[in-house]
Amino acid sequence: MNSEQIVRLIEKNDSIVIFRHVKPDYDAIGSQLGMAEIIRKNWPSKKVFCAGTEDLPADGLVSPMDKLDDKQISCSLAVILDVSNRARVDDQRYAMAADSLRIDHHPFTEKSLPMKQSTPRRLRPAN
Ligand SMILES: [Mn+2]
Repeated sequence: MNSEQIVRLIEKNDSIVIFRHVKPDYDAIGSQLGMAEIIRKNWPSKKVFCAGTEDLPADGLVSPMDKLDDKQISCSLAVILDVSNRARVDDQRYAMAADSLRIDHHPFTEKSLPMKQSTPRRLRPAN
């Protein structure tokens, strides 16, 4: 998936929920909040939410994530960041989303992952 395909998916969906991995570190949180801001600035009419539990770093620098009901997720694009396998997505309801894409810098670990995938080419495993 290239950047134009990512933009097309964002443009196609009025609601976007951004997910990241459990026990988030700052590359997960930074990419999540940064992506939310990029979408809000470029598509101000879209609803943008950040999903995840309250298991945030104890330094208090990060505000709580958005509260989301199943209905909202099911009519949204799930943007999944910094996660290489399904089990580590913080909030498994990502699977309910109408559409999904994943942007990650980790090696791709699950071929059956039902997400469109965007991994920098240099990190893709050789087939
Ligand atoms: Mn991370």
